[in-house]
Amino acid sequence: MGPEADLARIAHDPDRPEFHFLAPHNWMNDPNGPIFWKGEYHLFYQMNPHAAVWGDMHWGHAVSADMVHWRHLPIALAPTPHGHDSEGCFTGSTVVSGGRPTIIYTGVQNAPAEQATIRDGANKLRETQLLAVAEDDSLLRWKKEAEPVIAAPPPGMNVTGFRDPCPWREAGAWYLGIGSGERGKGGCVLLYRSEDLRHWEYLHRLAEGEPSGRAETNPVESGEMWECPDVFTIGKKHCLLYSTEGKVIWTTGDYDDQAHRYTVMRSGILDHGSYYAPKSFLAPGGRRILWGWITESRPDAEFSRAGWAGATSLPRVLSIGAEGQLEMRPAVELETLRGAADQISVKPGAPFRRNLDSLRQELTLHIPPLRRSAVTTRLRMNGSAKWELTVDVPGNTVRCGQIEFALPGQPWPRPELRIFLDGSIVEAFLGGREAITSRVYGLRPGQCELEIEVAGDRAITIDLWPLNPISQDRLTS
Ligand code: DQQ
Repeated sequence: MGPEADLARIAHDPDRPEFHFLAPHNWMNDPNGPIFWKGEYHLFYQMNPHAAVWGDMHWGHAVSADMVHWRHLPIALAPTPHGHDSEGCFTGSTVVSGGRPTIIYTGVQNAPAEQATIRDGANKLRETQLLAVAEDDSLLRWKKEAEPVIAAPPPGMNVTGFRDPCPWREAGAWYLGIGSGERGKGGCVLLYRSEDLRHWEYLHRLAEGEPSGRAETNPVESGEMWECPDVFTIGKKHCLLYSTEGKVIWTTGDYDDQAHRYTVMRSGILDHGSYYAPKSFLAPGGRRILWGWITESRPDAEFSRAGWAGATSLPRVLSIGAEGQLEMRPAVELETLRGAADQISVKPGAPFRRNLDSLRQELTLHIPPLRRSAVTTRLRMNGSAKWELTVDVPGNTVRCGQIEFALPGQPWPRPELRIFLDGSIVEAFLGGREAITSRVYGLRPGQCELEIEVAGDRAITIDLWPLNPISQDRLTS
């Protein structure tokens, strides 16, 4: 199907979200190199311009004044035939160096087995770290440097992968984390230092996991390869995120700025659902904002047929609690999408039911501290539940389909459950601490019923808002 027919069909696909950021069509995955530059938010992302399946990675590009409404821009990075990124421009970051935004990313090219850093059963690829410098202030034109700035992993290491560079500035120098790992040892983040972003000295492992004891052909599946490290500070506190085994792990810890060693003190799962490879940036005013890739949970053939796959999570503002727990909340800018508010009270034994005439909804369920209740929120189609989330305070558990985890410890920074429904995405935030992103295909406006049930001794107050779409045609721009 040609791109125009594809776009016309996508514009009427009720599964397609209407206020999350998506590629105009085809496949998207990791958010890349977010940056606030000259008064605008730029978001780059992994995308395949030719099909709605992973492959031939390019950097898509969009710009926004508010992190909510977007304008698509031309592709920022494309593979260079016969170059170090001939097989794909993988994930990376954007920094400002010498007054110019500069992308550092991983290029992949076919290579003989002894040079390959990706040997996952399907591919033999060599990964190197590459630079591209912005040639204009709209970040439309990028000049790639021909040779890698890091051409090979540290000598003597037989890595499971070598990608997704994450740089930061510290005491007048550049530092860089690269996702990696070793078979039988576990995933790790390799630490490098540079004066100029071009000449890098390898220091040591910044952080490392444990051997998983499992041998998978693809080391990401056994936790022996950590992807997409993200290293940053919030105030004086240090944080490292990484992705492996289909999950994103958050850690907070102690960083020794003399020895450049990081010790994990607390850790957890950043999102219990369909969420991977997030990337953060510093917004004006000091907020640390995180974008993540919302993955598909339906079979490849189905999303390929739909003509689009993947979405970007809502912007999440990160903070770190007194005891080192990662906290997050949806950015306040999202409130500009709200329509007329409605407030209801749901009593035990008297479920609330509403037919949804649109699949763009926000709900906040107020769950006061230590209230002994269990609250279930459900989406039904033709009488049967398609999605269900239970916050069971007396049972100390949260359940969502097959997913179950312990209720976050009280007091919660936000005593509420916030739920965003957008087409086939449900993004939920509990207590300001836990997140669960679900994919729910086949919901239809006018036929989808919202049901909220309370067990316990007291009623619960709920705020509801219909949300406006960010574009008229589901194509985001
Ligand atoms: N996706 C990119 C890699 C990264 C992976 C390739 C994580 O750079 O490790 O599309 O989803």
